[in-house]
Amino acid sequence: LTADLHLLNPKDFPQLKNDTFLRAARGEETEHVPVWCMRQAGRYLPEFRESRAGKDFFETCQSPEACCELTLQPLRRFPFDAAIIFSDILVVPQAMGMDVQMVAGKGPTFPEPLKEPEDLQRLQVKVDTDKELGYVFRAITLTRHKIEGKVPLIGFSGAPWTLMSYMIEGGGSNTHSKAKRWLYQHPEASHMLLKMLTDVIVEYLLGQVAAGAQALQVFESHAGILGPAEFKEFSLPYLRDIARRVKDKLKEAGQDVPMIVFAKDAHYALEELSQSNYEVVGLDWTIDPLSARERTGGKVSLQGNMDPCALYAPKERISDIVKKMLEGFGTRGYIANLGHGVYPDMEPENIGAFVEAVHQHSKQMIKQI
Ligand code: 1CP
Repeated sequence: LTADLHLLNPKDFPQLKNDTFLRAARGEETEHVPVWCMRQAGRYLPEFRESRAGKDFFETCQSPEACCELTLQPLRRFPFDAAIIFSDILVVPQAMGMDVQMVAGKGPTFPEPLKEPEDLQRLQVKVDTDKELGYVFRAITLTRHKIEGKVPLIGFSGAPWTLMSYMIEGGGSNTHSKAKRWLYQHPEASHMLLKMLTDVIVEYLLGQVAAGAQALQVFESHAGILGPAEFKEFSLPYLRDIARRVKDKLKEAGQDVPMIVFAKDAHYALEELSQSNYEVVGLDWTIDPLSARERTGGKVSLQGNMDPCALYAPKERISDIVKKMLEGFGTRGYIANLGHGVYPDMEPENIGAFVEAVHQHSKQMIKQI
């Protein structure tokens, strides 16, 4: 790569050939409904498993070349309308000074999670994102060059509450009761931590756009563990603050990228989410398309929401499920996706059938309008 330093320069990117995803995000007309999958770069692909074999997960995240290759792999197989940069949401707690390891068979693990409010003193308050997360920015820039304008590249971050819950739980959890204990016992320290995370996330997302990200998704994967009241207090204000601050800063620079909020299992907050400065609201599979449209009042584009497990069905059935989903959402202001990520044991062929069904059915529906 040293011979190709211009590939790390976020300028003179190849021209975008397929802007369907960006137009749908803004509610504009398209010839077909765009589609991508959360975790489209993942262990369900044999080439992904081969690239990742024997390598440490976060070392892979720190290699721009590896991230670029893993991001491009699914695009070689399927005509997705967007790519998402290969990385992980837990690089943000790492940048704030926490140790995070990916333990095989267990998932992400923090050897020293936050236990009490005093532990916040261990965290870096002012994070130099160029220094600590520059490897993500370089991965984005390299990928923008190597993707050759095929489709837009999405950058992302975890949302404050989801990151807070990992930092306190020390890894995945069913109840998230250690993190939720903070909300009830230490509300002030909780807000302090959420605010610290918000500040880093804003800088991190802006850095991704400067590096070449053409859209941003914020993952509030642990929204469902909160109820409506706790969501309103500990998640929503920070989600809104992130989008407002990122957009204000981009505007100053004469830039603008669509932003997607994916608050998993937060259907109770759909009205609020549709009024949160995001162009797109991502949906999990527990809400039906029609009521999602009604509750978001046509103000935002929607993304989702096929049950990932529908990918276990035979291809004809996948096609029928996709058709119903498209009829529910309509073809305007809609980005097809799963309601969560692809699982490692899924058939690559069925992901292909999903993408094809979205394109075929939506083209026909749009022709008939
Ligand atoms: O070795 C491996 O490949 C491990 C599997 C894996 C992968 C492929 C992990 C571990 N992270 C990733 C990549 C990843 N993570 C992407 C890449 C781009 C793509 O989607 O193709 C993205 C967007 C993420 C984001 C992420 N990481 C989220 C938010 C999305 C979601 O799933 O809700 C979350 C919660 C994580 C944490 C995480 N990272 C990995 C695992 C197994 C987990 C979940 C752990 C748990 O809570 O139990």
